[in-house]
Amino acid sequence: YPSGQKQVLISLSDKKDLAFLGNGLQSLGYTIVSTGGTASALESAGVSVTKVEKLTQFPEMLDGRVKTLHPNIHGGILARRDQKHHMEDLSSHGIGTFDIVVVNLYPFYDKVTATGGIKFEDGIENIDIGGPAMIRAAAKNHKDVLVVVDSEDYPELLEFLKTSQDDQQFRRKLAWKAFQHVASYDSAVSEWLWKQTNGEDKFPHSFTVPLSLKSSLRYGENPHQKAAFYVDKSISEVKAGGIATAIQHHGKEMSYNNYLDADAAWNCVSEFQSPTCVVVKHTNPCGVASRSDILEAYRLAVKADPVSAFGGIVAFNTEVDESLAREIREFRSPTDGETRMFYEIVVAPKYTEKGLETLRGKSKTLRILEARKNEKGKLSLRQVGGGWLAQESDDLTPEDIQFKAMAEKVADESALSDAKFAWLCVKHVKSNAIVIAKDNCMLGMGSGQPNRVESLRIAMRKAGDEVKGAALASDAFFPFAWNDAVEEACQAGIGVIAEPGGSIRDQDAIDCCNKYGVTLLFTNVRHFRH
Ligand code: 93A
Repeated sequence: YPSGQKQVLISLSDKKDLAFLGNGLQSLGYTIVSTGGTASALESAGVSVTKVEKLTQFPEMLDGRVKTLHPNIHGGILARRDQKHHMEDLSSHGIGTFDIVVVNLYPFYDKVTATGGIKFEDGIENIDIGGPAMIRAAAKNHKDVLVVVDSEDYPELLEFLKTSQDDQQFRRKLAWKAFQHVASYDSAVSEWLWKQTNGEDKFPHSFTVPLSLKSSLRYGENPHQKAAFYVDKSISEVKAGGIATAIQHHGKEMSYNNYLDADAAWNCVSEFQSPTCVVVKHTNPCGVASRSDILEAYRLAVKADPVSAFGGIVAFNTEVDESLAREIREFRSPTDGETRMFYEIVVAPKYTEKGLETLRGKSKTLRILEARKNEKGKLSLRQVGGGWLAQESDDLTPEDIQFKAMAEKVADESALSDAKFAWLCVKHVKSNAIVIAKDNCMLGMGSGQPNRVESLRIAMRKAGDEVKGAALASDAFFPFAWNDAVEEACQAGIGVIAEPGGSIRDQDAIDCCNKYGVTLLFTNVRHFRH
């Protein structure tokens, strides 16, 4: 073994940017040692490689289960350079040191969550053993071994190698990332194994949420609270949608509250099939409208509650083109007909180039986000003192629900459609939630009140005269009807009420609706949002 030789070990499943890395390292004078597939890929990129077998004097064994698990590899990674006897051990066995280890693991998560799933035996074969061993060894010995698990770090690695100055901070950062990579990998394996033994849908799940720091935030809900944003690494990049992966095209840095509000707006608007605009303020939708003309939908969504919409988040489920962007930029507050509306964020699945350009002109600060749909069926987590609550996400839509007529007046087609629209809106409003809607447009909402009557009154006040003949959705049943919410709604002229039913006083609600000739629909489903 030629002492003083700079050596790197590369073993990669994801071979992205491998040629760039290999060529860079070669030109810096590194000897590159690699496993089978990685070696072939490097050779075809014109990089010379030493095969691992040459160092181990062993062929890859057991269908590749044992390739790098050998003292000639692990000795070269783990030896302490500052311990004379370690170095003597190496030289007496003819083992050379590794200065850099570049490894990423079998794509376990992608394999087991691929559509159609994977056979149990194939899942097992995709559990990487040698890879994590090398990563952990190198990360432990990071003082002398650089460990790289992410192709995004290749350029910085090459830059680092070019400078003669050592930087233990950089080495520690890489080691931290390496242990994160292995930890999230092991969580994915354990979660999969749990599901194999307990069934996919059984609760409780055994789960770990491998989080990776995305950015520190200026502050939390308030300026005196420190805060940061973490992304869920258990979802593969391809599948991951939602606000965490949204692209920001323009505007001020996203704040803690911005993330919460943008998430609420995006989740709500993503549920609608036809072109829809949702305006959110403090995580509650305060304006929602669906129209074949998205410009019209936008105007109506703002008009539902222009006071609240000011400084809110505007979300679309359609592309934002130039004319829509201009409308967003120029639209004047319906309250005074003069002041231009101000928004914190616009979020949409797509923008035309002109659309983006026009929106950028609205203000320097307006945050413009391009988001992809959330993956369904995700676990939803909430923190309480000393623990976490886990539940399945609420994925039910009006299409999954029966709207059962309970009173004498049956719903005609438009009443049913209004009730369904209001129902989809109310699902996204904080409890106690009431939504009043008509013709695919929210007219008023009441949220977060500790009693349902108060939410109803707020929603009715916002709807004004338009309440007549409109649909009302309540996220949970009405505990009382007479001299209470149901009767007040009937007296105000509401046309149809949709609620889960299930109160011991359901009959009161039915009698009350019959007295006033109002349609009553029971959904049998509740949409609490605490
Ligand atoms: O089957 S393993 O658990 N046994 C090993 O000894 C081993 N050494 C490297 N998997 C092992 N690897 C993994 O092979 C690496 O983590 C990497 O993901 C992959 C690269 O293989 P190839 O270079 O043949 O494409």
